[in-house]
Amino acid sequence: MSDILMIGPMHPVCMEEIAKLGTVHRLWEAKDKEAMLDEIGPKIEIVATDGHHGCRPDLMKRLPNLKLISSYGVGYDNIDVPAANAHGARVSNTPDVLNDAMAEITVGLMVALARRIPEADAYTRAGDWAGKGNFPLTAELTGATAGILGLGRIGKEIARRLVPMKMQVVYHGRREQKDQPYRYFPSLIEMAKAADWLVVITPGTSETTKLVDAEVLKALGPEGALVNVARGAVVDEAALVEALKSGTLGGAALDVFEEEPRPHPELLTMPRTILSPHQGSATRRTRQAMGQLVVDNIKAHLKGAPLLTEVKE
Ligand code: 8YV
Repeated sequence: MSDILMIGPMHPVCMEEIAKLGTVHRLWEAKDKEAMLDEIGPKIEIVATDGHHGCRPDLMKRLPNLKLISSYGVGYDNIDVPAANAHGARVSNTPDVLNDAMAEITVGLMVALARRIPEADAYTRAGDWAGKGNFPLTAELTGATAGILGLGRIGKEIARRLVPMKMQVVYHGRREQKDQPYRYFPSLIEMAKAADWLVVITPGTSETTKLVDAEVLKALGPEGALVNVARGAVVDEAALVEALKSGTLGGAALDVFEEEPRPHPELLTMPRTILSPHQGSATRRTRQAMGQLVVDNIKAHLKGAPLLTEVKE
């Protein structure tokens, strides 16, 4: 039986399935994590983790016989893949199975922000409809331009949903994708100037850290809105707070934050924002599929077969 280190709790079905594949050690339950790692570290062959906990080089050092890091999430910003490979371990993630859920929440956040759905709900419940009259007029997505930052697998699913909503879709990324029907902007600032919405769905890497800064937000403008469903680190959150406060930016819908689970305190009380607790992929259907992929990658490793979804850098 292989020894598997689970860093944090996972989907229940996934935990049950993994338990059938080896001896599972639950790091998050250990009273003394260091003592646990001293004891079991040398025999660990597999780490099961998620995008939040990752597997950092200091943990890898405690696991000299590590061969696989199977992660529950598409983003692997908390796993140093070159360090893992140099250590002799392969890394797998869960791409594609979450594209639909991610695209769906993106559209939902955009409609909620434009039509002010949470505020309208509070207005109705508070009896303000009868007391104060009709809710103020809102904006709509129809006819607006969405600039997608990162036209990858999820970005394309978002674009596919925004076009039938009668939006113009444009994109920015490291390179133009000639097979895509959307206009490419080589410059993020120029795209932000042209767009009403900036939809951030680019991976969190050292190159994308604070890519959306004060200048980009200013280019988006007082009628513009930011949507971030990627990683909090891609947006300069302090600059975002300033832009919203000063009105240089119209609004923001955020599923991810610089510090999770504690968003910038000023965001919590700000109007023209929709805040969501990093739940883009958190539907029963998608999380089940992600869990299955974690399990299937472990099974492939144990059989000596190629991983289903290996991260290659
Ligand atoms: C998860 C994610 O929330 O896939 C990702 O990259 O951000 C999410 O699906 C994450 O893996 C933590 O469970």
